[in-house]
Amino acid sequence: MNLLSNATLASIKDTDLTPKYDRSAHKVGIVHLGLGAFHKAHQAVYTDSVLAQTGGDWMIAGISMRNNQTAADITAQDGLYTVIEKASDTDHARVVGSIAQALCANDTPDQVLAILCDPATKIVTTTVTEKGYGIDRETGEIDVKNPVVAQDKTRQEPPRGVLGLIVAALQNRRALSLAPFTVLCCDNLPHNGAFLKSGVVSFARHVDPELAEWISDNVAFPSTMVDRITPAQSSDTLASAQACLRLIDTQAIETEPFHQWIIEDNFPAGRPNWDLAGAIFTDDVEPFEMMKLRLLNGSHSLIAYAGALKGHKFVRDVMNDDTLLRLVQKHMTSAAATLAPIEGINFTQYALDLIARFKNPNIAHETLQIATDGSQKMPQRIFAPAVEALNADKSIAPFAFATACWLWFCRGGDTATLGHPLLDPKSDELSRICSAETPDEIINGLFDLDGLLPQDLRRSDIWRNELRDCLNQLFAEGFDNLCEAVANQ
Ligand code: CS2
Repeated sequence: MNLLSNATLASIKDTDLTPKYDRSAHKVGIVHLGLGAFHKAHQAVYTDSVLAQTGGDWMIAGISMRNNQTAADITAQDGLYTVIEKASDTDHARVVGSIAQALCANDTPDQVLAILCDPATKIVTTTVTEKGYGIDRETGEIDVKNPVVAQDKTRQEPPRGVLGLIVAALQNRRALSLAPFTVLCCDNLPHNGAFLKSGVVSFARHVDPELAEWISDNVAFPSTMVDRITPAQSSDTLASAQACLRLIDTQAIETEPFHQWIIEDNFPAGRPNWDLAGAIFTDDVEPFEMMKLRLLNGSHSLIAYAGALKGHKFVRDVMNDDTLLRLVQKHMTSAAATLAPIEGINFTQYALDLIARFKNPNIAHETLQIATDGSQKMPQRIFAPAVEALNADKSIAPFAFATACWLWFCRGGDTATLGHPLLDPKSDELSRICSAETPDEIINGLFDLDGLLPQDLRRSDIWRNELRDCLNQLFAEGFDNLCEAVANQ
């Protein structure tokens, strides 16, 4: 069987499946850093739809930061890949054509820099995960402990990390009197535009303070909320794509039908009309971002830790566990109570829709996939709403419970033998803290962990007591009993 590529595209007889525009007629206008499944299921799909409707020079150069296999494999397919949307009753496939080329930043940083410096590049989008930026979350400054940032900061070799590449490209563009590109952070971080801006400006300050000031005054970093549940590719994904195309597609991905993109409309260098594909441009992304981080992602983290502790492989399995379902519902109610209202959005309905999405029987989203990098996710998903609930005298119990689930997961469960490695940049500290012999030792360890827990929670006896109660019960009776007790409260 042949590989999906420009040469074999015409062999696909069902034209509903293939891109509805001449890919060679459009130039690259977007460089995307972080060429993973989420980008391929989200921004690349929106861009593909817009290219089909209105054309424009908005093709994407996809940059894999470290994995040269990804770049090579997608290059072998001329950037083409299948997206399989899996609803609870039907599948819908389509070949996406918006990725024009792919490179690996680690292997060919000079080529990546050249594309970033091309006058045709108007937007740089990023999905490198929370930890991938090398920005200190507390201070917004560069994290010099991050090896890529530390290396790029020496400027002895071409930059390979997000901050180094963006700063070097902006420096060149400024020197050549080229307009800067807009930088659009598409990771699940609060105030993601301001967050990335602060890291880029901080890096630039180490290069040239005047450049830092110029970036601060002239480069737009809009905020955005992105949403689409996208599990890691599996052998089933590849088999479905092959059955559908009658071609091999090593780059196929599967995702849910739902997608949402709320974007702050601040693109001085121009932008695709992503609204034609359903994106919403607005002046204020924050309320949407909070809703998604706390309701969807917060529940996801709870589902991941509680589900893994109970031996559930997929999110959908957790949703079929009556006790855990009730805990998730309780969590959503408390998280919704911390949100500012959004006109036109009913949080109860949003939560119901989330439950339906999580229940999708055709989405195989592994709890262990979501469970990674808890130290990077818990602050915005669980601790921030806990602070707001605490300060408003609302219930913090669900947030303490979710935190206890995370800590127990880091410990390895009731018998400390969950049997899989803890994937987290702070895994050593977390394993050490969570293997302590008493709840108070665990809590003290957590409270002492650099920059993780907000001051308001560290200072609060209510929070400490709530967390201690959960941990006491875990030590005494184990995870299942705690779940039953909390679900029945
Ligand atoms: C998940 C997200 O892995 C995780 O931490 O919570 O990737 C989630 O699936 C997406 O944000 C959905 O839009």
